[in-house]
Amino acid sequence: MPIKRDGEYVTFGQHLQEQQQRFPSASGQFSWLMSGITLATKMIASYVRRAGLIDVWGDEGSVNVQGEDVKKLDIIANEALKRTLGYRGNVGIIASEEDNDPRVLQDVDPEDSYIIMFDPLDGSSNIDVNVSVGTIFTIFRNPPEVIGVEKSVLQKGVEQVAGGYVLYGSSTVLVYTCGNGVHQFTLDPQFGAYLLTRENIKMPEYSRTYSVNEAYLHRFPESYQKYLEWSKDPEGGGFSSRYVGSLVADFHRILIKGGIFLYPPTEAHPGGKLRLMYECNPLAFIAEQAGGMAICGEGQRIVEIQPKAIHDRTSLVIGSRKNVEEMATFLK
Ligand code: AHM
Ligand code: MG
Repeated sequence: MPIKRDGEYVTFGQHLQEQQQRFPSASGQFSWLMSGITLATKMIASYVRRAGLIDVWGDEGSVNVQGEDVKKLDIIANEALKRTLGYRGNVGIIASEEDNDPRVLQDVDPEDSYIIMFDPLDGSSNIDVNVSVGTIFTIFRNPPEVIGVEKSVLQKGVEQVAGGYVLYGSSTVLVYTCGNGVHQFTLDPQFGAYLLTRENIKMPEYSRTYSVNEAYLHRFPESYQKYLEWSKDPEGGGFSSRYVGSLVADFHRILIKGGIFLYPPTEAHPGGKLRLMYECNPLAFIAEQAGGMAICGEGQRIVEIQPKAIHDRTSLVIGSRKNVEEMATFLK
């Protein structure tokens, strides 16, 4: 049920305003930017909900910069986000997992503008089979001094101003953090508004559940194989397994119920498959804010990795604090 304050539901916009009152210097620009995300994700949700009724199933016919087949809904989601955010007037640079290069928007005050990066439709190969998909986003400040687009966007995750995602699941939920806790809103289709449904989410410290594409087991480094063998051994961890194949859905379950998600290096993706900037950084920000952890295969905090290129990939171990600490002992 939605959380009420003084007998009233709390919308996402109201919540942002409350947060802003804690920072008297805040100009309101950030809330205006976030309203671009809520608008775009409501549009995407409406397409996702009608998949099968309107022509949005299947491939669009092209291959993106990641070498993946582009789905029709990937394009719709990407365009919805670029259009709504492009008109916000305070977004200096937009970078999308689907596009080769970041887009610089002109006529934006560099003193008070943001960089936004997103994976418009994560897990889109699941769309044709009615399995949950999501949108992931991260926001940075746009450095006011002119240092070039490349340098401006290649910031470490610790510099994130906000990170979040929208999961188009049994209901549509938006989860975000600005570094002041993790909060969840559920889209009420009747009101057309995101209403606060979970505040200050804390991840359970430990859970015997892992989430990994185990079909690749024999292509994982030995440390991961040993960890997984121990995890499933009834005499060892005695874990159970859950894997959706949509990162947002797998992560959301861990945020609420605890456990660990792994995407190790494989032969196909020796540096890991998931994208540092669009996928791993925002989820790592949320995980840490909720009391969890996120590291790469080398044991480094995800948010401390210095990106070298906008489409960098990384291995990912994310989830409940004690699960990640336990897994890290296998990496050593
Ligand atoms: P996408 O952004 O192109 O959809 O790819 C990312 C997805 C993640 O959602 C998911 O965790 C992973 O790829 C699944 O990969 P695999 O099919 O190798 O298990
Ligand atoms: Mg993705």
